[in-house]
Amino acid sequence: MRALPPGSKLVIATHNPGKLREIADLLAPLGLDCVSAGELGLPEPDEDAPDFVGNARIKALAAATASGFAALADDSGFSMAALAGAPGVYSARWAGPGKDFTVAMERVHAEAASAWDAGGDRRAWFSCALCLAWPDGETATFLGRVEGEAIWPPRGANGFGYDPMFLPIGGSQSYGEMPPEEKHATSHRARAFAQLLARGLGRADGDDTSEDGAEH
Ligand code: ITT
Repeated sequence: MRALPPGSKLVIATHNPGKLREIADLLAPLGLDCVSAGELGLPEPDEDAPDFVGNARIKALAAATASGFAALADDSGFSMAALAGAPGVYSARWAGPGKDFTVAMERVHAEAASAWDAGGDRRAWFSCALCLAWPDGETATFLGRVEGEAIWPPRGANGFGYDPMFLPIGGSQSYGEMPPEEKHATSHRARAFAQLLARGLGRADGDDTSEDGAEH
């Protein structure tokens, strides 16, 4: 993967303030010169790919091409086993035009009603695809996933999106209750980031050391 040494300009290709906060925290140690797609006034492209990797590539390439700088995009979502993986890539859309995640969580609860009964299948997971793109069209993508269970009612006001209804395996606090630094150490986003960092983001030599991820 091409090097992106300290001081390099990197566009964080998201318009979601919750994600932006988490990505900025995860990138902070690298000393990059980060600017968000919102600050640059970049438009939001149509996310019409069928999977997280495809949508992350669409967003990263759109931002890199429009800005002329390397860009990092995140496509992510919440999935429930009882809903065959939904809302998945439609996680943002389930919140409606008002981007109200109380509405989205209530819809998950209503559609998975049988899972909330004793013995129902409450397995849930978060997925995150990160795509780093350069203005000439080169991309590298990385996937992270964290398993847990969906809880009802939602708990906690930390994080964003579906965090209050997700309890990671082995944990006692939902992502909405957990201190941000704990989520950032273990989440789907943190796992995708670990692969990205292992592939040399922020290092001068860009040495490839991980077998995960994909480059095009
Ligand atoms: P951008 O495309 O501008 O990045 P978005 O919110 O539209 O913003 P996505 O299409 O990737 O992004 O939607 C993913 C949704 O999944 C997001 O809006 C959240 O509600 C949810 N989600 C993703 N990661 C999450 C996390 O760590 N905690 C809670 N919810 C999360």
